[in-house]
Amino acid sequence: MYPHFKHTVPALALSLIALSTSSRAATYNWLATRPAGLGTGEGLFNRANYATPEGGVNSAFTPTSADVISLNTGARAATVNAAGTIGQLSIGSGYGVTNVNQTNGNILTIQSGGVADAGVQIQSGRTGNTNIHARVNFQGDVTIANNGDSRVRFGNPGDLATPTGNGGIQGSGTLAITKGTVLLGEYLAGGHTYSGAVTVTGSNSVLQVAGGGVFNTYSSLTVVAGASITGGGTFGSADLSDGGRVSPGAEGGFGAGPNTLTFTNLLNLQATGLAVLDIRAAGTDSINVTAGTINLGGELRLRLNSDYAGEGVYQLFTGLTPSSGNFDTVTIQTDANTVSAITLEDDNGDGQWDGYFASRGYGVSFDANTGLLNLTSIPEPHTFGLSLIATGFLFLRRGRRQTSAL
Ligand SMILES: [Ca+2]
Ligand SMILES: [Ca+2]
Repeated sequence: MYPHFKHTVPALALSLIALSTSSRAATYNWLATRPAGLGTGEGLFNRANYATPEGGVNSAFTPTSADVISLNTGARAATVNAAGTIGQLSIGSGYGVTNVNQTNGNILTIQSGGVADAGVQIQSGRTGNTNIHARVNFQGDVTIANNGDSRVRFGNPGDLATPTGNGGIQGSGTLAITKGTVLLGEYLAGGHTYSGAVTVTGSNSVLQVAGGGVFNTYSSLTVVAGASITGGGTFGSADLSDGGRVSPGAEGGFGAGPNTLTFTNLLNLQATGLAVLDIRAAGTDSINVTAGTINLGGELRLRLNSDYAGEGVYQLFTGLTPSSGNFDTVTIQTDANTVSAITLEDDNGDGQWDGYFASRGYGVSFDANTGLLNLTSIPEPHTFGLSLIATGFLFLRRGRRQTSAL
């Protein structure tokens, strides 16, 4: 309507607008010691708890998406005792508390747009776990960057009988996990209901859903650039490429499971994706797709744990259909290192992969059509002829054992 207007706005006025916007943004630094007269008020939205108080003792305040709440000092637990919106929750190594607590179901909203960095930032050097017990509402394009050396969990777990845990994540927009381990808690009264698009990216980025936990309300879950999804819970769909991996439990020795990851919609393993399953004395990791389809592709990496000494038939995948396709590569290695990794062979492309894992003395057979792994102890086949006999023996055993071993 006034095309000339933009040319006539004085530059000074524009800079004043910019100045007023930036001067509004603030970092509120949690005080190590409770201020005199504050009583027991430890509220995240109580102004007097911060080093930059702008009002009276114990008065609630209303930060915006332009503001950072920084917990990096002291051993006073912060409690979300009122609903409110901030731009970033920053937790540093100087904060001697594990939990950000919640009262009366108050929700902490983290909204993008006003702070350049991550919406949730665990600072480098933090070694203790961080538990966000308050329910968190993500709005806009939010990033979680865990630069610490331990995981950050959302949701205070209940138990199977009484799923009354508080917290969890909700909201919409996009959610990017760019660093470290993010754990979603289990048996929550409100569940995790986040509905936006989720991306896990970066070689040390892990999204873990605890056993009994469910996270399947998002619009998409993309795992790329060496990042992984793990745990023992339930996801919706997942799309893995560019080294993105699915890894039930975790990988390696103690703490590696066995665990089952369930997908209620779709698991799409692209040609550059990776599935890592541990085979342990206590059982094997497995992947279960309950609805939709599972598309096989990329590498299936089997890790035969040093504690494994048996043999048998194991259901690694359930939910496969005739259209699920095949992996591009199937390898087996020990849990300790990759030196002895071998690649199984499927020269005729029928989804039946076979090989001999000499360093552990196992005949290995994996069927991508059924999801069954067959491990047969074959200590020392010295000659090719004996190897052929062993392979035949393996198939005989497989056919005989399938029913009883499952
Ligand atoms: Ca595992
Ligand atoms: Ca084959």
